[in-house]
Amino acid sequence: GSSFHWADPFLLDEQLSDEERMISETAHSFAQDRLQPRVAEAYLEERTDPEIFREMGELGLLGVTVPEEYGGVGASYVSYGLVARAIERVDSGYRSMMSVQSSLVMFPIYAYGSEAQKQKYLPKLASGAYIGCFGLTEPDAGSDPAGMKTRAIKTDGGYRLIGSKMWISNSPIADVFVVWAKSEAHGGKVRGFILEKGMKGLSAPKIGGKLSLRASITGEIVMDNVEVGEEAILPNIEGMGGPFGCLNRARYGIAWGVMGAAEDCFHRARQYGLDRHQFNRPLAATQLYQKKLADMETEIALGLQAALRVGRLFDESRFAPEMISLIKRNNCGKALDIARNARDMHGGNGIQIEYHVMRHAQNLETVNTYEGTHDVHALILGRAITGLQAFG
Ligand code: TGC
Ligand code: FAD
Repeated sequence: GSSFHWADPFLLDEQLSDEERMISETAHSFAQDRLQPRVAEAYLEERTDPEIFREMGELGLLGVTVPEEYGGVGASYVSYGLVARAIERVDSGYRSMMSVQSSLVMFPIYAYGSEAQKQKYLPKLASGAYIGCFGLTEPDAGSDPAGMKTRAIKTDGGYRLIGSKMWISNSPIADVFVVWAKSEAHGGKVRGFILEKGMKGLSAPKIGGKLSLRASITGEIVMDNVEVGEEAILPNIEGMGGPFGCLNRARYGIAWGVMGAAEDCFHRARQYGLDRHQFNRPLAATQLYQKKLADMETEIALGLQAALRVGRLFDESRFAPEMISLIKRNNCGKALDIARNARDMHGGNGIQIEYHVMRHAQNLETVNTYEGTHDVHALILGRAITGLQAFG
C-alpha cells in the first residue's frame, strides 16, 4: 500500500514529466508571489494591470505550446493546463487574460496565419509586449456565433469591416484584435482578420459594472468601416472551424483552470474549519463540514484526472471536441458548486474580500457561462449521444 495525500489523492504530481512539473512550479510561484498580493485590491477597484502580461511573458507563461522559434516554449498541452490551474488558483480573471492571449490570439495566428503574420505578432505576444483579444461574440450572437452580423466587404487590395463585438476580454487594452467576420468575397463564409489598435474606425469601449471577473477588463469591439489590407486576413482557414479550433484549446485550459480555483476554495475551507471553533470544537470536527470537504476533494481529484487524460490525448492529437465539452462543463459546474459551499462554510466571513472564496464564486459564474455555457455543452454532448441536434 501507499499513504494517502489529502491534497493530491491520485498522486497527480507523479504523472507529470519533469518539464511539466517545472512549468507548473514556475507558474504557481509567480501566481502566489506576484498575483495573489494584488488581487483583492484589483478586484475591488475593478482594475486590470497591463503589466501582468509582461510579467507572464518574461516567465514564458504566454503561448506555452507555441514553438520556440516564434517566442513560445514549445511545451505540451498538459503544461498549458497546469499553467491555467496555477493562475486561476489566484483568480479566474488572471487566467482569462492568459488564456485569451495564448489560445485565442497566439494559437490562430500560429495555426492559420501567414509566415509574415507569425513573425510580426507571435514574439511580441509571447513576451507580453503586445496584448491580444478575440472577437467572436456579438450583442445578438452569443451561444450561436454562426449568427454573427459582422461582415467584411472586399475592397481594392483588402477589406472593409463593419460590425460590433460584445463581451470581449482584454479589448480595451488590446494592441492586436483577432476578429471573425462573414466575408462576401468568400461566399459569406466566416474568416479571421488581425486588426491593430489605432486603425481608423476601430474602438474598444470598456464594459463597466461587472460583478464577476472584475480583475480582468472586458469591452466591446466596434468596427465602423475599418479598412485593412490583404495582409490582415488569416489565409489558412475558412468557416466556423476557425474560431472553434481556438475555442477547443481555451475550453480545455479552462477545465484545468477552474480546478485551481476550486482547490483554493477547498484548502481555505479546510483551514477555516480547523481554526474556527463553535460549540467547543473545530467546525472541521463536525460531520456536515467533513462531508462537504470530502465532496470537494472528490470532485477536484476526478476533475483534474479527467483534464490530465484529455491533455494527454490532446498532445497525441487524439482529442475530440466532445471530450473538451465534457470536462469544460463538468469542471466549471463542480468548481462553482465548491466555491459556493466554501463561501457558506466561512459563515459571515465568507462574504469578505480577504477570505477570497466569494470572489472565486463570483468569477466562476462567468467561467460557467463563457466559452460555451453549461447547457450549450450539454447539448453538444446530447447531439453526440443521440445523433439529434437540440439547438437551432
Ligand atoms: P456546427 O454545425 O456544429 O459546426 C459548424 C462548423 O464548425 C465545425 N466545428 C468545430 N470544429 C472544431 N472544433 C469544434 N469544437 C467544432 N465545433 C464545430 C463543424 O465541424 C462545422 O464545420 P463545417 O466545415 O462542416 O462547416 O455549428 P453550430 O453553429 O450549429 O454550433 C453550435 C454550437 C452550440 C456547438 C456552437 O455554436 C457553440 O459552441 N456555441 C458556444 C459559443 C462559444 O463558445 N462562444 C465562445 C466565445 S469566446 C469566449 O467566450 C472567450 S472567454 C475567454 C476567457 O476570457 O478565458
Ligand atoms: P445567450 O446565448 O443569450 O444564452 C443565454 C441563456 O440561454 C444561457 O443560459 C444559455 O445556456 C441558454 N441557451 C442559449 N441557447 C440555448 C439553446 N439552444 N437551448 C437551451 N438553452 C440555450 N466572447 C468572445 O468572443 N471573446 C471574449 O473574449 C469573451 N470574453 C468574455 C468575458 C466575459 C466576462 C463574459 C461574461 C463573456 C465573454 N465572452 C467572450 C462571451 C461569451 O462567450 C458569451 O457570453 C457566451 O457564449 C454566452 O452567450 P450570451 O451571453 O449571448 O448568452
